[in-house]
Amino acid sequence: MQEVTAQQVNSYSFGEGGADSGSVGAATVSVSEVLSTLERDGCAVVEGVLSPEEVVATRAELGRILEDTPSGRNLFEGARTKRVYALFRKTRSLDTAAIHPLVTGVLDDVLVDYQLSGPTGIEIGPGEAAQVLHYDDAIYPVPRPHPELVVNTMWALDDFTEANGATRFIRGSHRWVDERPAPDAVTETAEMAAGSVFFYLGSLWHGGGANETQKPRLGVVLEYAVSWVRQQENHVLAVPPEVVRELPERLQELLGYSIRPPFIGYVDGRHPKRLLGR
Ligand SMILES: O=C(O)CCC(=O)C(=O)O
Repeated sequence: MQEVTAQQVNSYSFGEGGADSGSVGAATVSVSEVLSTLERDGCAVVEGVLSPEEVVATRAELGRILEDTPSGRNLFEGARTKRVYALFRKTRSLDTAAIHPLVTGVLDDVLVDYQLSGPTGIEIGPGEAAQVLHYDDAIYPVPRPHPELVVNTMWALDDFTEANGATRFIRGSHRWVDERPAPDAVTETAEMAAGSVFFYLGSLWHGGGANETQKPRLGVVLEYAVSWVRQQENHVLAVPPEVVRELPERLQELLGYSIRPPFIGYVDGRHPKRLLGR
């Protein structure tokens, strides 16, 4: 991973270096810059989080997995989109990303106590239509407005462009209560270079874009949720204990081997880490 201090943060008039952009170009990124952009816009891009070498290695690894991955089963998953679930069983290439200090710094503030929820590789294929706009914490029956339940990070492994299906979103929609996007809603696009990360709140309306190019668009969503809701994917079943045993301790915790105080998540009355021999 590159140094956190060597990054840029964008928000969405940023490309032009607009006055409201917070920090554009070669500005140094801090957790608090990302937090204030997230609070204002519901999302933020940080460029250069992965080095070019890490992008190449992770793409190659996911490429191998995608060879055996079927296309989506419904409109939401996308008939021309492949999704890699059970990510932390299938690859070690995202272990460091999942516990990157910039990410955990943001999560510590927004979610406080959290876990990985639905980490997924997403390859939007040529000809895919735009995904329906949605917000990720809609899966939890908690009326809006509410404290943030979910934070998503989309890691670009290709350059994300409007043409190839970069995530589209409605800036500021994290503040909506009953409002819904009109069928012709104007969206903005998280265009970013490979190696960048798009942070977005679980309350932000967004969706995958249409891919009008001849090449797939590969990204990985590392999604986190507060630790008192059920994880979207059941990692304790998806990632075998013998795999989890070899992972960094923080990642083990994020996969579910942790206790939300005072005692949510115990196994037979004891801390789940004991199952890993800790
Ligand atoms: O692939 C993307 O850009 C976003 C996908 C998404 O929002 C989802 O599948 O929930």
